[in-house]
Amino acid sequence: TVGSLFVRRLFRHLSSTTSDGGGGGRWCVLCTHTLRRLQLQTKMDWEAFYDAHPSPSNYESIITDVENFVCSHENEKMVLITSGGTTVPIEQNTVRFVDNFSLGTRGSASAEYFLAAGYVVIFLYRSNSLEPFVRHFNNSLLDKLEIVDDKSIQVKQSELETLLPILKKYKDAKNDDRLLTVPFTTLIEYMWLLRGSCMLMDTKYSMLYLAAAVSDFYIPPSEMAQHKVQSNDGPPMIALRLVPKVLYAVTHIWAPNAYKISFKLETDNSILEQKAKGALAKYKHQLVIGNLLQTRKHHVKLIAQNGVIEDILLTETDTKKGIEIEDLIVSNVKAKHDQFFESQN
Ligand code: PAZ
Repeated sequence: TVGSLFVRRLFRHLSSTTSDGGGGGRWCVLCTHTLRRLQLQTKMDWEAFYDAHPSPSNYESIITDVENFVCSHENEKMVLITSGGTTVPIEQNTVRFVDNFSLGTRGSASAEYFLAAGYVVIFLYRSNSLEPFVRHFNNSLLDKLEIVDDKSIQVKQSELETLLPILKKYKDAKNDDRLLTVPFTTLIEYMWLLRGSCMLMDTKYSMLYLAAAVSDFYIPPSEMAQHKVQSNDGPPMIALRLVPKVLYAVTHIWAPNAYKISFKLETDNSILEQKAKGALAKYKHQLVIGNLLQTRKHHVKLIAQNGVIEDILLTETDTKKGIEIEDLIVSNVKAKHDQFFESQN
């Protein structure tokens, strides 16, 4: 325990120092992370990305919270869920940014089912996107309450049946310290928090469930306008750069021992399987969950490293019964993680 705590602290230390060339980088020779990196021989494009984009100002304190949380749940099944979209600012003093469709439904619903399945959950989510438990009341909480008198309010009797079990599960998760929520907004914040969290979760107890819709394109801060882009300067010419694919680093360097699931969203059904298989061949992780934008709420495909493809379909009857597709996804991937876990003994 002390040894793994030491390695975690070292990982975290390195992740916060490598971008500025701080003295902590000298520890590299001792570190598994760095040894793995050196095996690759060349400087990879994600490293250039982290070198060029310093960590957010609150990174240290957030990642310390993650570290303390991970350490207090040693040897328990734990899942890192990423959820929601990332923003790509187009100005340094950001008025405008490029965003995407993701509301965080998949991630927030999955978090609830993982907690119910006995997992400890780190929920790395886009600020203001859906959160576990709270998602059931977004925009509708006030309608569920009534004023009793000038000094008190209460939940309407008609709402009690739905609200009580959700509130109870939420309180249990929080009181037992089984749910840590970590918000991000920009792509760069996401990239740093993903790396820091993955490094802290490099064990077979961990599952990485990467459901966030992460931008493939960004504008380096050095190439952004400092102030609000002015329309009277004419149409802006904005050159987007490719975001490096960090899944390779996740699978080979940051968390090779964890059970790793990536998600793949497409709009063209004819390329979904091929893209998922391509990712598995390239990154060598355990599972890709493929979905189409149009049907993602009732159909996903689980594509495994051994080539097996499973469809998970939510029927109309399921929907009427209040069953969510994330319930079916989580019980499926939990069984796969159990098998993986046993095979690592
Ligand atoms: O957040 P949401 O429930 O609206 O959507 C979920 C999703 C489609 C973003 C997720 O299932 C997914 O596929 N994420 C990966 C997207 C990608 O290909 O980068």
